[in-house]
Amino acid sequence: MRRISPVLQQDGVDSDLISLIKTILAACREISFRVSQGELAGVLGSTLSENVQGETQKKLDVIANELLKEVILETGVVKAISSEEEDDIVAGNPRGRYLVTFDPLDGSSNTDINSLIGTIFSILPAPADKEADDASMFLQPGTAQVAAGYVLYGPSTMLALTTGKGTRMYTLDKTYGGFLLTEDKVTLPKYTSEFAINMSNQRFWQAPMQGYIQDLLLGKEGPRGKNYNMRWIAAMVGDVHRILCRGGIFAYPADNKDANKPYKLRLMYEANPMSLLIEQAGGLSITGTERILEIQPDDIHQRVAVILGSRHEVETCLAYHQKALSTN
Ligand code: AFP
Repeated sequence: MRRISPVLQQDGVDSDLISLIKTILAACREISFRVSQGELAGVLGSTLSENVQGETQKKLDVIANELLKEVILETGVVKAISSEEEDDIVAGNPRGRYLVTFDPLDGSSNTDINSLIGTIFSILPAPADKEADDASMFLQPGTAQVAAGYVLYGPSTMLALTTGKGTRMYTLDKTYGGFLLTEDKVTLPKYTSEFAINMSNQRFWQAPMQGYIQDLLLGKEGPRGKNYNMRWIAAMVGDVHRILCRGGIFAYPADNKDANKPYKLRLMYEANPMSLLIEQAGGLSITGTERILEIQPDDIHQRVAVILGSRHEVETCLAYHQKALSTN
C-alpha cells in the first residue's frame, strides 16, 4: 500500500504543498485521537502539541481549531489562514505561498452522540502583492484551489484528497501512524436513487426544490419512475463521504426559515472544497443556478445553497430550477 508522499510526488505536486498537506494531516491525526477519546478527551489530554496541553477542557471544535491554526502557521509556507471558527483571518508568513481555509470540526453537534464528524480544508495560492492580514486575498473562486480534502473521523479515519488530478481516498493506519492509499480513483456513479436533505425544512424551500423532492418521494408511481432512499447524517462531511463511496445527491438548498439567513453552508470552508472533490470524482456541484466552483466570493464567511453529487441527478435537479426560471 502506498503512502501519501509518493502519490503526490507522482502527480507532480510542489514539495512545499506536499509538506503543507502532511502538516494538516498531522493535526488531523491528533484530532482523530482526541475525537476517539470521546468524553475522556478533556481529561486525558494531547499526544502532539505542548501548547494545547492543559487546555483540554475546551470543546473539541475549539481544540481542533487551535491545533490546526498552530501547526499550519508554523510551516512558514502559509501567508494566512481563515477558519470557520475565527471571525477574522490570521496572518502568517508574509512571504508564504499558500492560503488555507478550514472547518476544523464539521458536524460538531454529532460529537455529543458519538457520530460522524470531520475536518474539511482547502488550499489556495497566496497573491504575492497583498499584505498577510488582507482578507481580500481569500476572495478567489473555488476553481483556484490547489488542493482540497477532508478527514472523516468514523469507525476508521479516512482522508479524501484532490490536488486536481482526481479524487483519492486514504485510510489512517493507526499502527504506523500514516495515511495509506485505499482508493486510487474515486468515481461517482452517474445515476443514483439515494438523496440527502433535511426534510424538516421542506415547507421553507423554494418551489423548484419542493417540486424536485416531491417527485423523488412519489417513487415508482411518479415521473422519475423509481423508488428513492433517503439518508441524512447532519454532517456534510459524512454525507459527502457516502456519496463519494456509492453515489447520491446531497442538497442544502435556500430556505425562508430566517429571512436574514437563506443559506446554511459556508462557501470557503464547506462548499468549495467539497465541490472540488465531487467534480474531480466525476460529479457535479451547483447552487441551483450556477456552478459553485465559479462563484466569486465577496466575504470569507459567505454562505451558499449547495446541490451536489451524481451527475445525472444533479442535472435533473438543475432542470427543475431552470424550468422555474423560464416560466417566471
Ligand atoms: P455544525 O458543524 O455546526 O454541526 O453544522 C454542520 C452543517 O453545517 C453541515 O455539516 C450539515 O450538513 C448541516 O450543518 C446539518 O444541518 P441540519 O442542522 O439542518 O441538519
